[in-house]
Amino acid sequence: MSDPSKPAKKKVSARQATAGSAKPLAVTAPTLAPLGMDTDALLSDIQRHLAYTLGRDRHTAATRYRYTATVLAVRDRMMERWKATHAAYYQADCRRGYYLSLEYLMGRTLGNALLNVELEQQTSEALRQLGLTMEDVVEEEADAGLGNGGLGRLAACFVDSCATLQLPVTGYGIRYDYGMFIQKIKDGFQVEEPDHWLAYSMPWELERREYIQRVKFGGESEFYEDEQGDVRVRWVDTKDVLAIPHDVPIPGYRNGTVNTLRLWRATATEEFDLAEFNAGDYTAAVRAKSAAENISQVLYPNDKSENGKELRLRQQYFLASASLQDILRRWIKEHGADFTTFADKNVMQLNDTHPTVAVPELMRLLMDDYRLGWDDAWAITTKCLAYTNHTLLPEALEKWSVPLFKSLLPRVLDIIFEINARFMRQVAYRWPGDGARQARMSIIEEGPVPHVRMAYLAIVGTFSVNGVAELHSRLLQEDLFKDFHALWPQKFNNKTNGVTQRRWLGLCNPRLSAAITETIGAGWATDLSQLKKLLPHAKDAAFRKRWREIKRANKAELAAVIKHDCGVDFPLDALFDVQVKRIHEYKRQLLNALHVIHLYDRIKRGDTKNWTKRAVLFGGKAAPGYAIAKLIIKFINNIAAVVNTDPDVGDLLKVAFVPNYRVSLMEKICPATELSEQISTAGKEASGTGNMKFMINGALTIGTLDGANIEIREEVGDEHFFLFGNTTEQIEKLRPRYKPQTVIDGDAALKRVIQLIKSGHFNQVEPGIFDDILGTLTSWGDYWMVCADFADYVKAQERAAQLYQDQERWTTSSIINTATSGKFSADRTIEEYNRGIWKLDRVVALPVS
Ligand code: 26Q
Repeated sequence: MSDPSKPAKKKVSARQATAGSAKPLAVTAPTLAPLGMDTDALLSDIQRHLAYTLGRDRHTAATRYRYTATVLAVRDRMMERWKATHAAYYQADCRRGYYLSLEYLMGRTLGNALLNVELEQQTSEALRQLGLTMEDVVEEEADAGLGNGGLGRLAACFVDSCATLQLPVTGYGIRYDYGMFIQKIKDGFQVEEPDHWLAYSMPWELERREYIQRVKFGGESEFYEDEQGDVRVRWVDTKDVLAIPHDVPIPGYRNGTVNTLRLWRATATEEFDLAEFNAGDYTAAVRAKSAAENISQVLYPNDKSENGKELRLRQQYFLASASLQDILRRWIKEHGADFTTFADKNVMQLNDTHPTVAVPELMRLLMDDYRLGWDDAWAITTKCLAYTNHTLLPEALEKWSVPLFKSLLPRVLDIIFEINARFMRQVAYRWPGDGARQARMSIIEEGPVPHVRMAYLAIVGTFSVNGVAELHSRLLQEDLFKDFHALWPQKFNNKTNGVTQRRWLGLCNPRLSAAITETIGAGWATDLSQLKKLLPHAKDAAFRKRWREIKRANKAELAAVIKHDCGVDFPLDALFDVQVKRIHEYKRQLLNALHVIHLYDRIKRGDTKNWTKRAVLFGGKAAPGYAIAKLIIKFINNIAAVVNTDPDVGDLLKVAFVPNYRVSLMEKICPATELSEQISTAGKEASGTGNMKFMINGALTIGTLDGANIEIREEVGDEHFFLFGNTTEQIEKLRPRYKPQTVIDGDAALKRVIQLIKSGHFNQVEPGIFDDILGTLTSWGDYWMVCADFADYVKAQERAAQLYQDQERWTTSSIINTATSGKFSADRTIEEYNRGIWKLDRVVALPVS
């Protein structure tokens, strides 16, 4: 099959395609001259876009339009590289990877794009000539908040690393009209507002209607005999939805590669419009049309699975089906409908169970649409798919009711049942007569309403199951998935998370990056382990002084933001103590809040000898339906109101809750943070990634032995980490006999804290509102063991406070934290995914110009 729009394909061996062999692939020359990368060329393009593409003149050109014109000028400069990258992949006929994720928390794109395609200086100068600063323009861009938290941001860091490592990986996701809600704080309470991030256009994306896919819903399975006399199944009487791809360029770091993030938008099919409208029922037609378009309307704002919402299942299937059809379309275009080598050439990583319906969907497409038999289809499916788990909380494991599945995806459910029937035979063979184990391991959970267990479907249908930190992966094997581990030990592996240092050091902390580059060179941008070359400089007093000055300048910038957003003054000589993340009981913002009350109580009692000033910052969104999490926000805000206005406290302690925590805010917070709060109940935080961003930027961590904290402490060394709390094993041993009230009674400081809350000190005009907080801590058993860890936490905080008084030693520890953070680069993580799971060759596209 030849496509005139593509250059003739040349077979290239994996060796040639691998960059190490240094022979870049020749790509058909672009027909147009490459665009100039100098300031003048850029400036004239920005002006051209402003005048012609956007039709503005000097009087109507608000900063917003100058931002858009700037993006268009920059995007133009990525276009040839983008096409060349895809031409190179096509010519190399390389094995390809796909990342399937319901979430991509991209944040802003402009700064990152400029950094990666090396246009920062020129753009800054061009904007100056237009009378603007880079900051003015960057601040015009809305965050692309298409994710809840860690899992979504991880996907964003991963696509950045894949492009930087020149791996042929495409990200697939959903282009939600509304991203993560905007959080306002009113009277201390969280109020959610819609995030219409597309309101002012999205100049980075390219709609590609030529690759529209059709996704089926509803209807029923029908058996029929085909022309060859074979009995086959088809899915009929469906209500279809169209998936329209919107491609976002993902530039690698200064390497000529531009990969693709393909986000699907849902629209109604045309014939569905016509049929319904012609039938005369106008309102029904409009309803049906908007039901179809609903699918990509809004991101679910829950970071733990919310069971049973039909629209969520529609979203999951929409993503899985559109993406797999797109992958098969590309395959057929390049190889014809012969699937013998499909599994050698394609691998798809499932970001948690959210896209796991891809397992039966790939089976369905191969069998129903391409006539493969069960065994061949199963061999391909289980060779192509791999699954990453992101949670240890059993209540967060996704389940879908069988009746709901049946009404929405009847044909897909048939296939799940068949997968399970065959799997149950395997279990029975391995453990004969062990009915309890069969029931335990079944993909279908029996009960009054049977449910599909998505994690089990994911384990059965993939060749690799990984956790996201060493402890998490071990606990998956020993605990949550132990039966499956016993059956298939070789499937299980660990891939410790990482973050991209381009955004999380280079872009967000220009002062520190410049100092690091001056000291050890620029190699850290693509090899974070080079930061260890900073270690000897920790002993250099002049370097330490510079390090401190940088931190202080970053603190001043953050303090201005806190003043603006919260009206609170953070003193620059205070220890900046930060906990920003989703609000969740297991993350224990309450423990931090209790410590703040303890400090306040000490001040009130005059116990301030050797005091270290502290500025405590909280931030994070609560799921709109998570009542206790929302109450914790109110609690923190009320504590802040009391502490910040008490004349006895003054500068000794300040507390703020910054509204609307998001990617672009973390870019201002992490460079200024000195103490990073990573205080989850041991065994509950799968990994954490904020912890890594703080470490890279020189914060010291106060943390439990949980998730990646363990590996952070291993890297930095015990003496540069404030460890506290029960371990996972201790927690589980303690749980059966745990009585929080006994702990409170035995700890005078905690007792006073609880008494202050009980007395209504933080809710003088709002009687009783914190009763449920007291309830969780005391009468309801304190499931998250806040009281159990309080005393040890206070001691660790005291160690931090004392170390801070010795600024030379603190700075030394800070430098050592940055210097030993190399492991936490997403580049290392992606190299491990690639070596252990994906096995892709690096493909180098010829640089344009
Ligand atoms: C599922 C079904 C229905 C509705 C919502 C959801 C849903 C959405 C988002 C469930 C979970 C999430 C997000 C989970 C998440 O962010 N987990 C975090 O992943 C990080 C990256 O691996 C880890 O570092 C964190 O420890 C983990 O909490």
